[in-house]
Formats: sequence, structure tokens, C-alpha cells
Amino acid sequence: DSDDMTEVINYAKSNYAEPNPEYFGAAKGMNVIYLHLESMQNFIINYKLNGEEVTPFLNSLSKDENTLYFDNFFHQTAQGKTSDAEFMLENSLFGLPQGSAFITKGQNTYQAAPGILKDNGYTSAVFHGNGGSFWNRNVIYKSFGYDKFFDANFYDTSSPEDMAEYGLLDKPFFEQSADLLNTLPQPFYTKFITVGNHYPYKINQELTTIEKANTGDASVDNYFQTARYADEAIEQFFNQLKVSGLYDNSMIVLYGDHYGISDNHNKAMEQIIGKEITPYENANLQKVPLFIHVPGMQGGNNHTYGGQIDLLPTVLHLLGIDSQNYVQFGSDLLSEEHNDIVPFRNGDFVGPTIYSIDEKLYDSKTGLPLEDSQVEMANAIKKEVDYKLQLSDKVVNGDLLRFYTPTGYTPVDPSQYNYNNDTN
Ligand code: GP9
Ligand code: MN
Repeated sequence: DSDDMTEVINYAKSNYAEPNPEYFGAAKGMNVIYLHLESMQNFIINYKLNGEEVTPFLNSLSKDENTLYFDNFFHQTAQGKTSDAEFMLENSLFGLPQGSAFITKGQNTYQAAPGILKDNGYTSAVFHGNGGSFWNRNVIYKSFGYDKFFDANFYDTSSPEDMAEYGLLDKPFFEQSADLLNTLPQPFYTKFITVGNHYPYKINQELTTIEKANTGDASVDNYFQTARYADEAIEQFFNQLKVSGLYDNSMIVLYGDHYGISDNHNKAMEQIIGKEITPYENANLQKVPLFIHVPGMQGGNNHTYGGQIDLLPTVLHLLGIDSQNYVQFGSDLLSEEHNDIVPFRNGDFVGPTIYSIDEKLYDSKTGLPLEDSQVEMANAIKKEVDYKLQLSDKVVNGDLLRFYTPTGYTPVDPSQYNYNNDTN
């Protein structure tokens, strides 16, 4: 009810982090291009398999002068996997503890990125080479205010060798996306969802350019080949953007959606990373890469602790749009006031001083168990984390945003959108 909404608004106010003037508006008026990198984990960035880089293109971005690379950035997904990642980055609301909000809460009222940006003159579109009803996308994207959803219907999926288990492989996907992208009025807000690097990472060997690993665990071994394929596809897409000229007036955001290798495979992963996988190391394996490329922006490696919940306020501030009137549970990664405690969906958390995993505390730097003197601080953080998750769930389960319209925000009318056969 509206009392709950008052509590939510008060929390959102207290959680708001002022933009950093050095970055605020660095991408003002630019297009936004999200690359949703299926199952890409951070350990693979700058990792060498038998002396060879696995993701040379992403590695080069980690050294690019106009790219920020966040190396303490965590996925915060649960059972909703891909859809949880999307839900967080479109809304800065947490996915639900069970199931997928995409499926169960598709008709809620949202104040998502496409809606916010529409009021700032942006067109929005999602590109994905799988059927539109997967994860209920064709329903919830309307609630988010997406103008267009180019699903498998818009792509040529007739060549079996171009297909992965969940749709069109990344290289033909990006290639065929070029014409669709050119139909969009600028500035646009877009998301490209890749599928080639998806469990169990099987790929036609003719498409591979790196050997498998040899741990004996098939999905771990294959992962390096599909990650390399994804890396090549991303490079190809960057080249396409350079040719079309979009590269010069677009912010490109690349993020891993969730882990690719679950903890069932930790024995093989110990061989890969060369150390024992304790609960602390297992938490570190939940890091996913985040790159933000903005023409003219000062890049570099950023060690701030953050997670997917923080992306929306970060991106809005880079675009010069203040997030302060919106109900968002994350905070701008580039702000001095950024909250660097990263909640996981099960109530565990990580941050620059303490990791709390399964009720046990670890020193963030060393991974050693924490002394009793720090228990009090950890308990206080834990309380805040639980409160935040529960309040976000209240918003989503109670569809509370229908009781609140931020100043200057035009509510979305989902019935206005029609995706599949609408090619105008
Ligand atoms: C399918 C894709 C995969 O459309 O996005 O989702 P996932 O299995 O990773 O949740
Ligand atoms: Mn996924």
C-alpha cells in the first residue's frame, strides 16, 4: 500500500549517491549499446590457457584508454539467471529469491531504463536471436517501455550451422543485426543478448580457434572455446560499429550475466585457477567483467566493489541524467558515495573489507576467517543487506511502483507496443 511506498521512497533517497562531476554527462546524448555476455566470468579476462590469451579482444578493452574496466564487479542473479541479470540492469531492483520476476511479474509497473530514456528523447530496442517468449521477454519488455524487440523472427535462422542451442550464434547474430540497428532513430538505447557461450559450451569444432582445456570435465574444457568465439564475435561487432560510424557517438557497456561454471565443477576449476576453491574463492568466481566504453572518457581499471544492481544509476549518470527521483536499490559505481557492499540474492555479501558467506566471515584481501572484533560490524552490514533485499522484494511482489510516478517521468502503457510482426 501507500505506507509501504513511503518507506520505499525514503529508502531510495537514503541510498542515492550523488553523481561524480568528473563522469556525470561524459556520454551525454550518446547512443547506448549493451552487450549482454552470456556466462562470461571475470576470471577469464587476461587469463592464459597454455600460454595463450582466451579473450584477446576483451583483454585489449581492459587496457583501452576510453574504457573503464571494473574488476570487482559481481553478478547477483539467482534462479532467473539471464532474466535476473536483465531485471537488475533495467530497473536496479533485485531479482526474486525464487523463480524469475520476468515470468511472474511481467505485467507490473516499472520505471525501467527504456521508459526513463524515452523522456530524454531515446528510442529503445532489444536484439536477440532466440524466440521472443523465452523468459517471457515479449511481455515484460512492453512493461519496461521497449519500443522494439527484434527476436528470432527478424533473423535468418535457416542455416543449421549458424545455430546454437538457444538461438542464432553470435557472429551471424551481430552481422544480421547491423541492418536492424540502422533502422533506429538516434539516440537509441539497445541491448544485444548473445547465446554462443552457453552451458554446456558445445561448439562445432570448425568454428573454434583455441584448444579445449584438459581438466577432464567437459563443460569446463569446452568453456574456453565458446568464450573465445564470443570474444571474436564482440570484436567483429566493434568493427561493424566503427564502419557504420556509430562507434564515435555510442557508449558501449559489456557485462557478464552470471557464472558459466557452477560450483559442481570446482574440482576442475581448481586446476584452472591453480588454487583451492574455498567459500571465499568461490565468491570471487562470481565476479563478472564490466566494461564501459565512452568516446573521449578517461578509462582505466576500477577496483570498486559493485554488482549488477548498480549499473542503471551508473549509466544514467554517465548520460547526464540524475537518478535521484527513481526507486533504485543500487548506486552509481563512479560516485564517491557509492555503497560498496554487494548483496548476493541469498543474503551473503561481499565488499572491500568483509565477505560474509554462509554465515561465516572472511577478510576480503586475504580470504582468512575474520576475528571476533569484526563480527559487530559484519552484523550491522548483514542487517542492512537483508533489509534492502526484503524491501526490493516488497516493491516487486506488491507492484508498488504503480503507486508512484517520479517527477518528469511518463508512465509506460504496455498496450502501445507490438513487436513480432511490426517491422515499421
Ligand atoms: C536464452 C538465453 C539464455 O534466450 O538468454 O538464458 P539462461 O539459460 O542463461 O538463463
Ligand atoms: Mn544467461
